[in-house]
Amino acid sequence: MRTQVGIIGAGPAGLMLANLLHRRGIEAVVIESRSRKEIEETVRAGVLEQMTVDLLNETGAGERMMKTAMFHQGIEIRFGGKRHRIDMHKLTGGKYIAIYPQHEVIKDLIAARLQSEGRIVFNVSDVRLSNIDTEAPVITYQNENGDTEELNCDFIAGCDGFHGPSRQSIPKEIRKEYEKVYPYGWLGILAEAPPSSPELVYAHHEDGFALVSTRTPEIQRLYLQVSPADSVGNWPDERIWEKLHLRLSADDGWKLTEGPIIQKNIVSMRSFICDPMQYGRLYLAGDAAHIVPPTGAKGLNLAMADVQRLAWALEDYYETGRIERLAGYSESCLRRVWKAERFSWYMTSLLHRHHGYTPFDYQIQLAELDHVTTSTAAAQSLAENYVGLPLEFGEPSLSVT
Ligand code: RFL
Ligand code: PHB
Repeated sequence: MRTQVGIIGAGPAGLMLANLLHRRGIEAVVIESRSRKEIEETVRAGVLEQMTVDLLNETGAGERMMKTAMFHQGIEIRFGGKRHRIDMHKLTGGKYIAIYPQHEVIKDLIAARLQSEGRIVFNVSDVRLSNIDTEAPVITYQNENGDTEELNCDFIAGCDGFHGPSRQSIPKEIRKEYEKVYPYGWLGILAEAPPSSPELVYAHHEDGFALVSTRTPEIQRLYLQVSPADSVGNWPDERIWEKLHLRLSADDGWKLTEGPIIQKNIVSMRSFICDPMQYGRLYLAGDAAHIVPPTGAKGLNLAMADVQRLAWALEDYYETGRIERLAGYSESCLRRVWKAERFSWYMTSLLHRHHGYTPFDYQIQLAELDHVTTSTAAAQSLAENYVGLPLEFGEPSLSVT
């Protein structure tokens, strides 16, 4: 089989890239190791930046989102029993975030892709990349019947997440990897209960971090800081509610709404960056190239930003033969990625309880929480990062005006 761009992975990055390329008249084939059902049911992210909302609308995949997403103009930061609202809309000149589950984004992108008669090959295995440093790279894989197939392409987009094979295809001596593993995990639950709060609540408590998010008017998404080595078996429902009540307690009578817990899982937290994000004719996008801890709600949004830039560069190549935008892909992505890494690290350090902290460190953390919730300048900085920094396509601006 032959195509212009071979895309490995049907996550948000791979599917959005396929849709963006289709709209630019560029042919692509997506290969995915899991089944359609599995990827449409995996619960992950919930917060979309306005840039991601705009992109879904631009590709014609935004209709269901516009009907059912919840659009929020602020978030709450809670500590010491007090509630503080960060008015992101006001602080950023009118920006908002949307709460719309990642698996719904996946369903919408798959539907848009299939409607445009684009190919997605599910259930592949044994994926290998070869000839990536030539003009004729090849992806070899086994299809679901066990037959070996070859995909000959002009370019490969490695959108196969943190554990996929694409990143490993960049020679070790060229790849520089930066990593930070945090001593925290998140226990995430879905509960059949109406929202406890009209906006997301990020709570710092001596006992640990807690987060109130939502999915639909009937389902809440809640998280608790736990040890990364902990297991779901140690968390019966009563213990989860007890900790959520404790960590989210507020001195104004705020109430957490409870309901049956329908799903529980624990994720560990890391920051990771691969530099460069490209080698030869291979371009990495999304979690294949970088991971952020979920506290800043940035992972899916960064994946969307990468593929927007990649589609822009590929369009220029196919229209004009110029390679400058492709050549600058990694450098221009990484500039924004590092800022999102910084923000995610900042939110993680600000909000979690770190048992290795000295009493001095802890007081500094409380002072930072106090500062960010009382200084307009500090709150504005948090807000502009949370809603998403601008995507710069031309020459980056060098000064603050
Ligand atoms: P994905 O989603 O991991 O998709 C990669 C796809 O590649 C497939 N694959 C392969 N396919 C073919 N051959 C192979 N050998 C393959 N190996 C793997 C996989 O099956 C998969 O389908 O990466 P992508 O597209 O880069 O998207 C990244 C996002 O999924 C991720 O960053 C977010 O979920 C992170 N995240 C959040 N991001 C946000 O922007 N906002 C949020 O509110 C937010 N909350 C979260 C999150 C991640 C979380 N967890 C579970 C880590 C909350 C949590 C709890
Ligand atoms: C979610 O709703 O899953 C969610 C919200 C905010 C975050 C991370 C995850 O920072």
